[in-house]
Amino acid sequence: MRVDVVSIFPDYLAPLELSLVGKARQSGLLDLRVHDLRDWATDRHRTVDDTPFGGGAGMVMRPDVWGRALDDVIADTGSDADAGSDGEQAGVAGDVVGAPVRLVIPTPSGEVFTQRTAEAWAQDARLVVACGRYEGIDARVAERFRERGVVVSEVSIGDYVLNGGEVAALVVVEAVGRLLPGVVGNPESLVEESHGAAGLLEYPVYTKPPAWEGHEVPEVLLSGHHAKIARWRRDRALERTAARRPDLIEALGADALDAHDREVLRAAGWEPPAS
Ligand code: JF5
Repeated sequence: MRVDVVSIFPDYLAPLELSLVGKARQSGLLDLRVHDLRDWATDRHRTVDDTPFGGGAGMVMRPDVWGRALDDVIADTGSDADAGSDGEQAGVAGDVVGAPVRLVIPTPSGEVFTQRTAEAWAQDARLVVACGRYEGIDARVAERFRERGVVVSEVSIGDYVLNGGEVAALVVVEAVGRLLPGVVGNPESLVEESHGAAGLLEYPVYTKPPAWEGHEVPEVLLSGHHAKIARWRRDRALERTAARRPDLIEALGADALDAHDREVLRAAGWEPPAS
């Protein structure tokens, strides 16, 4: 997969060199390129923003600067000529010549980015992430690229406001990058993630020592009784989800809970909402 990130603070994307995403890059599965939006400004001060039509606080990012930047980045089909000298294995990231592009615009006004979104986007050949600052990017940018056949995804990583899209871009690239085939050291952990108690929070986990500062690991986990362990883990996952994310219980399919599950939820004080 090829990922381009465009930002006025390209240095904020440096963490992508590290850790899991860094591994994906080094192994050549992820061809990641970071661009400075100001390279497409035309005035002496490299201006990228201006005052909002209709009035109001703050500044809006100019569509002309973004238009030139995204036209160039999207048109670059990425022969490794300008990929930088960071040891990419040519070709492993996939051939992106003529590949469809998804333009990702992080914004608190977007649709919510979830694990389902990450799974879908991990199948894409190319993502271009446009990091806005100030009050956001002129709305005509999304409009113009959509009209030219680019799939534009305006996404929120949660209900809070950041100073710019850079941190959201880090979140998106890490969430998608770790799902690329061959990236995670232990593929079992990804299988368990998607097949384990679907739609519930994870159960609590423990390791050695079995007793620590007067806190003991639950006996059943030391028993070797696999069926009992599975039941215990599901019960704890149900309790945790009911307490912390009751919305996830509501969202479970009609046949996701059996009579035992319902009894665990009832004992945890969860009640079905009055419809
Ligand atoms: C941004 C205008 C973009 O604040 C965010 C954000 C919050 N959840 N998801 C993304 O993005 C930065 C701020 C203001 C456009």
